[in-house]
Amino acid sequence: MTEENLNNCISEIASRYNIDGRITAVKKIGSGHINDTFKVDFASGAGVNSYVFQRVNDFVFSNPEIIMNNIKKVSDYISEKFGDDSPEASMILGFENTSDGSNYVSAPEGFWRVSKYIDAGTYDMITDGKVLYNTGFAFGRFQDILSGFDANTLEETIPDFHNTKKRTEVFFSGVEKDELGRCDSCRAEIDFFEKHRKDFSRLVELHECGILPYRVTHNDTKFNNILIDKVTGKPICVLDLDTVMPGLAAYDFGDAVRGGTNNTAEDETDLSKVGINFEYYEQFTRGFITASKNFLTVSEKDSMALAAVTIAYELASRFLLDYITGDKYFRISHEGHNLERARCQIRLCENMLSCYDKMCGIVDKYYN
Ligand code: GN1
Ligand code: MG
Repeated sequence: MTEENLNNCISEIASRYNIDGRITAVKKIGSGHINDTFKVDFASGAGVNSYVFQRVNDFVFSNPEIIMNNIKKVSDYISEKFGDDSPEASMILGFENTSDGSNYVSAPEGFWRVSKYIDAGTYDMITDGKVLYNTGFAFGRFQDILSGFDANTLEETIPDFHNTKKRTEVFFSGVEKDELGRCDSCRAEIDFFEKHRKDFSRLVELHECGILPYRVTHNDTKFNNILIDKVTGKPICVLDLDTVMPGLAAYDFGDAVRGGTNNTAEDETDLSKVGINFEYYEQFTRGFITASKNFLTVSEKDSMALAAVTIAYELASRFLLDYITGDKYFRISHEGHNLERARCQIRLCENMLSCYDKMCGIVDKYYN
């Protein structure tokens, strides 16, 4: 989209809201792979007010209304239980209402939502132990405050999102079709999935046989989905609630561990750098388990480290499948980016398999 088109589009969406002033700047922000996020400044006699405008990716979310309904249900529950002005209520980023009282706009320009801009940090990687602990605590606390909410009243915004068993089947059917002829360029990676084809269905099976319950989970706990106070290092609120839906408690732990306690970036090409950093892992785990152990069963606790390995495997398969099928899902910055991401997650998965017992031991230490 050209700059002029983008500005016109943002003006059109802004006209649905009662926001004072005229637009003076539009800046793309955030590092998510799915939605498009902009900081928009409005100048009026009272000064400059900034908002975040976000366009939801309707290729990924075919029915974004479901997302907004889930978010509303969850926020209403928290407000009723803890109060509108409680610290619990402020943990979730709220959306502005349009002049018609809706928390989103669905228009020819796409599906948009708007929130107040908060001047805080978002970090793809966190290296400060205290902040890692706080981040773990925030994701654990998010589940804790929702532990009394009936997860079955939420709809799945992406069905079978963390159903690794189904995702493995979808992966192999994409490989079989190989519509773009890309499989020859990633045989070694495909072999990895062949080798482990049956190994990562355990969490799904433990849920199916009633051992692991569904809870309200975030399902996308990358560290950049938490706003952090730049001065105190304390989390301000949890962002990106698009995948808040029924899930296993361990998915949130696992996804955060794979994304945030790796020594390096998610798309690192120097694979010798990839691996769990146990200093980060221990701080994050201490925070997450401290905040969630009130409601976590022993079986859930025992599934935490397995979820980290499983989500790395699952995401590796998603990145590789997206590469094989033409990079339609995850935004890429260059040709082959999804293949690089897949390689990095494969290496991380192998690394976690090699230190699995140590990972479990650290979870035990803070649960007991
Ligand atoms: C996507 O939206 P974003 O960039 O925070 C993806 C996650 C992946 C992540 C990998 C809805 O998250 O599942 O773990 O990329 N979100 C969706 O970086 O598919
Ligand atoms: Mg997301």
